[in-house]
Amino acid sequence: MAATRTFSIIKPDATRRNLTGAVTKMLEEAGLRVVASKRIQMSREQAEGFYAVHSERPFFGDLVDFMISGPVVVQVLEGEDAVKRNRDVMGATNPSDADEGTIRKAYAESIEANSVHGSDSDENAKIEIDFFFKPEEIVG
Ligand code: IDP
Repeated sequence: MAATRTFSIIKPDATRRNLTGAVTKMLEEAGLRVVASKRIQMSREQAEGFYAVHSERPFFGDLVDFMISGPVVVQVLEGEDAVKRNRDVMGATNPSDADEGTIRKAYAESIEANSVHGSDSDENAKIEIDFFFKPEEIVG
C-alpha cells in the first residue's frame, strides 16, 4: 500500500513538559515519518477555525483556551495508512480509556490535555495540512 499523509499536533501540555522528542519518537517507532514540522503559538482565531467542527460542544471554549495556552508543534506525518497508524499510536481521547503503549496512555494529563491531535480521515488530513502548511514546507 502506498504511503499516505496525516496531520498531527503535539499539544501545549506536552510541549510544556518538554515531551516533543518523546512523542515524536513514539510516532517514528510506529512507522510514521515527519515530513514537515514547526513549533508555533496558535492564535485564538486559528484555534477556533481549526476546531470549528466542535463549536457547538460544551467544551469548545475550554479547548480553545487550552490550545492557545502555550506552543504547539504541528507536523505532517507520512507512512502506510498514516491516518489509522497515527490514531492507533495516539490512543483513546480519554487517557483512562487508552491502551498500554499509546502516547495518550503514556503522557496525557486529562481528556482535554491529551498531548496529541491526529486527523480522523484522509479528507480531514488534507484540510488540516492545508490549514497550517504551504506545499513547499512539506519535504517527503
Ligand atoms: P480526538 O482528538 O481523539 O479525535 P475529538 O472527539 O475529536 O477527539 O475531540 C477533540 C479534542 O477535544 C480532544 O482531543 C480533547 O482535547 C478535547 N475533548 C474531547 N472531548 C472532551 C471532553 O469531554 N471534555 C474536554 N475536552 C474534550
